[in-house]
Amino acid sequence: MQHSQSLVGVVIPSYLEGENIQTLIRQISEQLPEKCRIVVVDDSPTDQTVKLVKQMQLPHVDLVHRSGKGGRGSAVLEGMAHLLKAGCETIVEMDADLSHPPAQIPSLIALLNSRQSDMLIASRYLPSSEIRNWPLTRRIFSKCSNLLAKAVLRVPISDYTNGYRVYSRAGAQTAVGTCGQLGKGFIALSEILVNLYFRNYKVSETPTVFVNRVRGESSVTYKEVLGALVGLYRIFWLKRELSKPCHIGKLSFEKNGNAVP
Ligand SMILES: Nc1nc2c(ncn2[C@@H]2O[C@H](COP(=O)(O)OP(=O)(O)OP(=O)(O)O)[C@@H](O)[C@H]2O)c(=O)[nH]1
Ligand SMILES: [Mg+2]
Repeated sequence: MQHSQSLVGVVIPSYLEGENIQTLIRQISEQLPEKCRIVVVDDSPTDQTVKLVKQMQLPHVDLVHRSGKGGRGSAVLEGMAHLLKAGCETIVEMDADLSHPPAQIPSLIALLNSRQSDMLIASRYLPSSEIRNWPLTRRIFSKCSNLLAKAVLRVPISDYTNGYRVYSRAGAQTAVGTCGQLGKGFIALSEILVNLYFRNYKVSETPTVFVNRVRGESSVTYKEVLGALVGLYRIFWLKRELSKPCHIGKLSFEKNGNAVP
């Protein structure tokens, strides 16, 4: 049960986001002034982002600097594990490029709790959602990826690929304990969704405004796009396994991520 003093964690995967990271941390901290822990999981080849975060000298902000582009999904799962160890009851996942408005964090958390959900997705594809400044090609690609994922995985959610989400502690524990097996990149978003939904966790969504990045370069490679397609095929088999009547259902996890019978 969420209470006003419980710790909220925010995980930010970042790759060359020096132009955005300080603004984002400031905006999140304004939204969650009481009790929050932020972890930036940075895979940049330079230490610019790390230096900028350290420069802020904020005791509630942690840094994990990894070597090599380990993928968005793996960064988020590592950050979530860190926040669970720190005792967070609610975990927010969001991009570093200011596409996900921090002003929505408090209402996302309130909605997660009032609906008693384990994962709440901020969706770009509900009737009152908005996508600002995306070129047409990008809109088409994203829409088609989502339609394909929905046709294959059949979870009744409109946005499988937006990385703006809020998790209950149980939802985050299950994501950390079961996901990251099928690919290191963006595919983890669908892997987490399928694992939670077919293990009978409550998953829901609400409209959001998505704003195309203004600063910094896209780091998404063709290899990662291809990896997501292969990953979708793998998740299809995971979904089939989890949909069987005898599947294991909800799991509990200890702090170290081990499943408890
Ligand atoms: N730690 C880590 N973060 C990553 C990696 N790849 C992407 N990210 C971060 O994940 C988030 C989403 O990546 P984006 O590059 O914004 O992907 P996108 O939103 O599909 O594309 P653009 O906004 O057009 O660049 C951003 O915060 C990135 O910095 C990675 O390999 N490791
Ligand atoms: Mg982006």
